[in-house]
Amino acid sequence: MANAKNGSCDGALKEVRRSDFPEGFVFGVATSAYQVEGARREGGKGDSIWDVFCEKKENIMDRSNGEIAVDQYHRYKEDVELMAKLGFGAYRFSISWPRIFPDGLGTKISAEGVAYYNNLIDSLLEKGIQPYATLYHWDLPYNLHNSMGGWLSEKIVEYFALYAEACFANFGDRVKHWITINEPLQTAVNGYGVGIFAPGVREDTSIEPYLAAHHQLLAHAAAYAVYKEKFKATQGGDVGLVLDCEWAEAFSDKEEDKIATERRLDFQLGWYLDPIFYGDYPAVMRQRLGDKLPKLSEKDKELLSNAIDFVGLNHYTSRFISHVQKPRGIHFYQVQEMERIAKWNNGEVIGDKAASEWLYIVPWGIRRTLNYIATRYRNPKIYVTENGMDEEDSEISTLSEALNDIKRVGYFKGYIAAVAQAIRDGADVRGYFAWSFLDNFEWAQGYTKRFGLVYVDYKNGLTRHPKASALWFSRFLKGEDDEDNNNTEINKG
Ligand code: PNW
Repeated sequence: MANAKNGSCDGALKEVRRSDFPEGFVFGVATSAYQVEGARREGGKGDSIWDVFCEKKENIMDRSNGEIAVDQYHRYKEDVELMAKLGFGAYRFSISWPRIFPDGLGTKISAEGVAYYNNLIDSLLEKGIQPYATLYHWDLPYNLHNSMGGWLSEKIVEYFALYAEACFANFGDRVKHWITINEPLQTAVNGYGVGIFAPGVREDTSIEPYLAAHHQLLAHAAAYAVYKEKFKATQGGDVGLVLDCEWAEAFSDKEEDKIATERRLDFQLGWYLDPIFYGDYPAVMRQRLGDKLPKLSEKDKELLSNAIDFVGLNHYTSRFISHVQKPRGIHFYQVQEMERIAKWNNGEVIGDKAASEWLYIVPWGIRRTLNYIATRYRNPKIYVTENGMDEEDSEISTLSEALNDIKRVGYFKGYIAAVAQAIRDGADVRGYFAWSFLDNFEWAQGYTKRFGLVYVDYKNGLTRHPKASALWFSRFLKGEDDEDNNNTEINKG
């Protein structure tokens, strides 16, 4: 029987310090274009699938959208200054594909779109902050969806490669860390299966998620190849892929639970990493999906082979896994024959809950995930590209209450200490990005959830206010003791 103690790690560090991390280890904050930029119709930007998905009000919990979001398009300078004041060394942002190629086809590039990211990148570098750019964080040009079926079409691979090339050519003299695609699993499963994310396709849910994943994988490989052939020698950067993984811990010692746990990890990470590191989809996926899982041709395999300079990991939470015969949910979940357990009979829970229904606080899970990637995939360079927790907007009544996010401080202390332990265990982790720099548009949950280190006052001109967690980070980054709580300079502005 699972037991929360099961998962606790030995030798927990008392209080994590920056000096627990190797020299050169990068600490940054992350966001994505649709969640923060706003400026839907400015700078010649075309619509993305999220612009259109949000027009159907019932798709978003509070019937909101990212038309204005937190207006980073106009406030990037202020945001970059605040990041610098807090002491962050890197910013992971995403480039909006339809801001660069309004119709996605790549025949006309938007000079204004290019100028916006040039300005953002230059502001970061002026402040000594390294840009980490994601090419695709879910905002596909709507035209590519509407005219050819988006990620369901093979043609998208070519269009993505054109777009990636334009970004490398325009920004690669300054951007040395590229992420091709953010969480292909979420797009595949929630975009083309469950339907809660754009484009909200729910047609052939036993086929299309695997196809959407397949084309994202090939698009990643195509972009990787373009970089390697045309830019790597002169620009010298690294290109990675970001995957989301909820840690899976066997619920019991029963063989079937252990196997279900392995399967759960293969259906998250193996789906994307096995083709890159081992030349094909995991055997268990082939067994269970048969012809529903697309085949990788010899040419695909060659392109995919070792096509990654680092693995980006988005990690938030963990579950115990048990084998069950007929689980609920779409095909993707049914074929996995497992149940994700956060709470069990005797009232025990895997961890304290954050606001999002899926997010339980389980710091030891990140150590295990990092060690799993290290052992399973030949100890690659890893960046934790997202990690964080949210609180419920409706539960916040005053600004001072909002800023006093002690639960988040505890979350970061626990998870960052566990990352330090994974490094001591031997995982090659090079950096860590907190999600998110600012409160922002949390996809289908709209503005009802707040993931930010910095509070955004939606009722008061979108003003920014660092929360206690931002100030904790700042002291941590400067190597100051947690106790000397005298860093109020930042809030005074
Ligand atoms: C990530 N889940 O997505 C995204 O990359 C971010 O844009 C997002 O804001 C952040 O996590 C917080 O949600 C996920 O349900 C969304 O397991 C949902 C899940 C995982 C990742």
